[in-house]
Amino acid sequence: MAKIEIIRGDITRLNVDAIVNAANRSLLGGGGVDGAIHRAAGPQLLEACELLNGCNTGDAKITPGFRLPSKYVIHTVGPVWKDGKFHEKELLASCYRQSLRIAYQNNIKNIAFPNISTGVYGFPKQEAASIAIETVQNFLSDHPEIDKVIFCCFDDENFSIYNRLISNNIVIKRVISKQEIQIVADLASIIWNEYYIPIIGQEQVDYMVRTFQSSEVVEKQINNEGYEYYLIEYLSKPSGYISIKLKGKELFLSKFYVVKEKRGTGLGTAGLKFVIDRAKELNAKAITLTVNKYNINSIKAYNKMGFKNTGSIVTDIGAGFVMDDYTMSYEL
Ligand code: AR6
Repeated sequence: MAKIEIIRGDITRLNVDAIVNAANRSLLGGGGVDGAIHRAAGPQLLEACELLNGCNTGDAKITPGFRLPSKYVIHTVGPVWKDGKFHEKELLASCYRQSLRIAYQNNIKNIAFPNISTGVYGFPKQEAASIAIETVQNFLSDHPEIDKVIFCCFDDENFSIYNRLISNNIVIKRVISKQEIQIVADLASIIWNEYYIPIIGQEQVDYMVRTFQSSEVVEKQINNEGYEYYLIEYLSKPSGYISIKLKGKELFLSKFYVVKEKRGTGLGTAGLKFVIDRAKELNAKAITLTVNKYNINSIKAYNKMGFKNTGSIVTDIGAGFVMDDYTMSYEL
């Protein structure tokens, strides 16, 4: 499961262990998300907050969630934006860090943040989002005990900023170690089941996974057959893979898959861009591939990316199975 999620909506509706409140130093309620949280939690929340003695900017304190679906509320106080010269950035980062620290201390597994300081307090949204994402990622890499952090965006602008920043968070890396090869094999099994069972049935999928994408086969392809494998990671999570092989002046795109749940996140486009760059580096004149004739969605996707149909081919893959494919090419 992805560690970071972006959703659009009202944070008071979320059924998570904890939601974070963008409060003020009195902790006695206010407008914006603070007002919404107090209204949804009921008057007991104010009573609990009255016992906390306020809170410094950049710090955080915890109460129960009372009538909220979430078990806890972590109240943090964001900085008021002046001009960036009053430690606003550090203080905002501190809000995210201290909130997560309290979450961790209270054994909270999933937590949702609003876009702290970007309302009444006037922090520039783009900058606030970068700080929020970076701080959360850093904390998560040291605290794997936290399962999930949700950025709950209320306004469209924040929602699209977060999506843009996170979709840039794609890493494509060469598969080298045995561990990475195993990750490819595991992904292959998931993805081929997702995509191919409706097309060719379970029996043939099992055969193909075993015969073409087991860790032993992938290892052999890399070490003895000139294939390059790449993992596509989204927010540090393996979400797809690519395999290519140079054949004369053509770069053969042997495998190019993204797990279903990650489709539409820009991984396909990023993957293709990567393949094109690699093809140019290798002085290839075209990228070629074969795609199952009945895999309509992939065919459409390749066409959209600029691949042209060049013919068809039926390949005997053993055990009485055949693959009925189109061939496609992308001129460089
Ligand atoms: N769910 C999620 N996000 C929300 C909701 C909601 N129900 N309502 C608003 N937002 P703000 P600040 C978003 O002004 O800038 C309060 O009066 C909103 O679109 O609530 O940190 C406090 O008492 C914006 O992106 O908080 C303080 O005095 C984000 O929440 C002061 O405002 C933060 O906007 C704090 O200002």
